[in-house]
Amino acid sequence: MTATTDGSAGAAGPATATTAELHRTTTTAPVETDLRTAAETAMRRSVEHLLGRQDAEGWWKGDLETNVTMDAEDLLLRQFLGIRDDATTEATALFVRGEQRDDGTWATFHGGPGDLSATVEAYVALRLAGDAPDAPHMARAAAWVRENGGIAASRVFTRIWLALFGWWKWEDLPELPPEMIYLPSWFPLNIYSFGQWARQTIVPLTIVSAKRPVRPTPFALDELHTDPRRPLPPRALAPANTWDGLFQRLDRALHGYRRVAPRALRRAAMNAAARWIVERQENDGCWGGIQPPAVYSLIALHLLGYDLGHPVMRAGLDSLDRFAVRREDGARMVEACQSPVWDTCLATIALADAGLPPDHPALVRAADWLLAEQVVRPGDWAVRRPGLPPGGWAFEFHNDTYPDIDDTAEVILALRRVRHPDPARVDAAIARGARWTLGMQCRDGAWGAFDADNTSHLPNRLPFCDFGEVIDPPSADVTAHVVEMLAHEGRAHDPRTRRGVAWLLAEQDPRGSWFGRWGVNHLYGTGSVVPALTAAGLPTGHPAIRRAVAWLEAVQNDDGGWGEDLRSYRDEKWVGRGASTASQTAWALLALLAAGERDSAAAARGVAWLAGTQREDGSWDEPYFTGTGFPWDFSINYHLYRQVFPLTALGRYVHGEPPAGRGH
Ligand code: R04
Repeated sequence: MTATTDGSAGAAGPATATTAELHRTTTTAPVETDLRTAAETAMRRSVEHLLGRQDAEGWWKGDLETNVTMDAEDLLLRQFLGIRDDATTEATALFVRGEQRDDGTWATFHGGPGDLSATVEAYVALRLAGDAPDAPHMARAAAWVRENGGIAASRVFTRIWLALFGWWKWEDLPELPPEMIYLPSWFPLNIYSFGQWARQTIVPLTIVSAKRPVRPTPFALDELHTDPRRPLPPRALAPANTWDGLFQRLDRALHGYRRVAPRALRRAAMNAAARWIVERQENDGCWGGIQPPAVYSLIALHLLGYDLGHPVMRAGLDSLDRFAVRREDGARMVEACQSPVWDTCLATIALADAGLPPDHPALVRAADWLLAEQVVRPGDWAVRRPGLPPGGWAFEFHNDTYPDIDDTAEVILALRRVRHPDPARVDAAIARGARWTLGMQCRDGAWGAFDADNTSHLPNRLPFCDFGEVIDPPSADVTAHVVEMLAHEGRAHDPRTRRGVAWLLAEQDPRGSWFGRWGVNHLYGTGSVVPALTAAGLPTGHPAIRRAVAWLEAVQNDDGGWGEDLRSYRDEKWVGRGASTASQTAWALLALLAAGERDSAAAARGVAWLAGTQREDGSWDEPYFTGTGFPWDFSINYHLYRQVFPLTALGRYVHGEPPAGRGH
């Protein structure tokens, strides 16, 4: 390893005076010196570890761990297409069995409660793999499913998968007609009213649910129904003057329409939907870089006559193979998505914060790779922002249709930390990225993740949409990253930045924190917003900053770390509370350091926690999921979060805040 971390390079040294606060918990000045030494040691080891994990092409990518529905659906897709093989089945089953808990259930995050839909899907996958229903682990799972309402109580996606094999009646699923593809983008509930992930999932599913295919399977699933003779308990109709009642009636009307829909119109709509899908297949064969749309697109196209040898199908199936991660024991885990751009910009920032020289070869390689990843053509975002020149970055290797604002902001922040041999090229790329980001500002002054003004709540009302988020409104975490980027680009006083700042201030929770849309949860929001506000020029004494600091101090764990359980998305009492984790401790520290609290007792205890829990090899353990796909419904364990965020926090503790912007 040739890391040349210069621990003392060009940074503000540590404050030498110990505060009264620190004296209360520690005792003498040497303890502070010890802490600084410990922080530097931990930082250096972490740098070595991270440098050792960079790909030769310049990127980083940690495993993106989600839950067993990905694996189960991968097997069900193969079963549906008639390409399920024994080796894949057994390796998947090995993984799925290993994730089951003692009560027979599967959760959607580490330590979480049993999840009905995940348990149903995992159970079905294991039955496909040949596990007998009377095997103890299977019987336990089935009993739990029955006790919790059976298949009828599972989410729509789960019941669609079951309908494909005759285990659920298509008639008993919400309708979504393919004719929807014809609704213009100004019409309520057109496909662009949905967030990009829901849009890409729904368009193929309109084809699938219009075709209502059923592939027979060698076994029944009676054991997953509360009463196999009456699988669908009658549901009360809500009053017609409520949203629920209105949309229930709309769904009934659509079931009626299905029977009278003109055949030619339906055929044309399905073909239009198929064209829409094929146009969005990426160069690597995937759709949007995420597994669910890819899986449903393959099924839909197959139903319209694309055989398995068709180039579109071949490329799509090959791309799914690349989502599989092999574990040491041979188990096969499917990633929902891959995070190279996100991991690479965060790693670049972390290494720069740790004092790696800006022209270090690892950073230049990362910048070169990032520069080549910039998206230079319009995507779905152009529906709401026609005429805006492209220039964003996506999260994944291949996702040119859906660059996102979060990645774009962080990539720009990362590129600014590198001394690249061709600075004019970097400047031009950043200028395009910043212009695109500014153009994507929502009308309320804040930013969503993938689209501008994707804020209509109507999609949430559809009976079809009973899982996860289906719209992409602005969030505090994305808006904060943009504000931080704009401030570093010397645009802190731009009226558009000021509107973002005002939105963030108005969005602060009464407890002093900010909600975390894409990370768990208020620790992520607060760890994103405070550094953005101070970068934008808010004094550290501003009441909003003081309230955030007080909140962080109040929720710090006795062990000195911070943690926030995923239950915080459901239950207020978990907000800011949970077992300490490396990434969440780092987020709290980033906020405290930006707030000028470097010499506080809270920061010292947090840094001590990070240094004290680091492993020999410079990494941290983090079984807890601290990433958010959809609050509560879909959680992510980004395996590199435990590495990049602690390194950034330690680096800023040792060297101070990153250099202020370019001052246009
Ligand atoms: C961390 C911030 C960057 N950016 C969010 C990107 C997250 C990448 O990971 C995922 C994105 C996903 N989208 N949609 C899904 C998804 C999963 C990811 C998805 C999941 C389940 C179903 C349908 C879609 F892991 Br069902 C965008 C802001």
